Amino acid sequence: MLRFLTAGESHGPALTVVVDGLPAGVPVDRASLDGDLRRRQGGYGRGGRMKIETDTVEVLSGVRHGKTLGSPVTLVVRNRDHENWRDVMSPDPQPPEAKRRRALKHPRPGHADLAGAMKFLTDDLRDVLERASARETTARVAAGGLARSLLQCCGVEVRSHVLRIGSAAVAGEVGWEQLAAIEDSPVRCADGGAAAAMIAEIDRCKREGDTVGGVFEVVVRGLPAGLGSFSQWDRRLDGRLAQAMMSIQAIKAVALGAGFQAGDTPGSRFHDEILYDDERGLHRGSNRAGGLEGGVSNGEELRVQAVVKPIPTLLMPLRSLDLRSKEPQTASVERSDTCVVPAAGVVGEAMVALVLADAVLEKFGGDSLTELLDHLETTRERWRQFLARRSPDPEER
Ligand code: EPS
Repeated sequence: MLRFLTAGESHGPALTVVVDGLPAGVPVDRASLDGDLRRRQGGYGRGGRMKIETDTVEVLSGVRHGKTLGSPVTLVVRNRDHENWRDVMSPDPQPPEAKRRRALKHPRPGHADLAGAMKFLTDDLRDVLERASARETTARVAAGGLARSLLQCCGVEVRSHVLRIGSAAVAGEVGWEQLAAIEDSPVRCADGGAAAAMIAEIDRCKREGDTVGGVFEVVVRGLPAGLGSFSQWDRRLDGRLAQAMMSIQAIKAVALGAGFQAGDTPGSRFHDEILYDDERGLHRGSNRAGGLEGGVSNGEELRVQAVVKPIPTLLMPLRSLDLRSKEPQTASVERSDTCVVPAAGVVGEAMVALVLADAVLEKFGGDSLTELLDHLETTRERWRQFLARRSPDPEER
């Protein structure tokens, strides 16, 4: 239903995204899109590049007077740093010095460098890392802002927070309300004590020329039940969310709800009991499933966690080789970040929003937002009736 393609290199002129499949009438607030881009640029542990860039969105198509038209939306974010890379990144033939000036020959363990060099048969790693760079996530966050707007119209809110950076971690579950002021924390962590320990961990790694990873969680409120399907493997919402999260640069593991504990907890203490009382209606005793059962949303809060690896560009580099001579060399050192976990959470929000907007459109559909909301409201009314009905089981009568 909802498709998007990004294009652009890290030090090229711009990042671009084309988003296709949004209904007409979805509000587009550029200040809010820019706000998401700013959140992605922030977070304690970012490097010098973020002092150069001030990401803002230009809208080239698909939006008129603050609302989508139902046609493809094109968003562009310019790379300010491109000014310093004009010859290196020029699409036109250049004298050899331009290529040599920023050539990378010593692949970084953990980066796309070596795999990309073998894939594209190039010994200039610049050809690989320019697109493999997480700078590409700028375009995803811009697209995610459109998806977020559609979801907001449906009463669905998406937030994220950091659970761990290195050995510093939050103990226990973080509630929805605790996430309201998350941007006030430099590491986007809801627990002040853990946040201080995370900052100390980043400082230590920076001093040592090292990098550090961690875990973030995306939390979604107000999601209708019944999104996704167990009828086919590729329609399962859990699978679609996992793929979207794993596709974010530097993500090495994804869990839904308490998924990381599912392997060592007995069923009697893992599954979420189904309860009913007159005051709360149907509800669950816990939410370890993270809002998904059978690959379908069950109406509970959606919770997705992702593990971010430490950035592979190390100031104290690991052993590698020169791709041309095959002589041992330490890996190339580029300007980079010490920790991107807080920023990765913002990218996670965007990817989750895009997957959920697609699933909402799949179930409720319509060419305009009005039709979509009509269908959603009709279905919500049916659920209200279904859940309120207290008729005796016909088998037992
Ligand atoms: C990145 C390296 C750094 C990061 C960059 C991703 O860029 P540079 O090499 O220009 O210093 O800052 O991230 C971004 C530019 C961004 O917007 O997130 C890498 O190697 O992936």
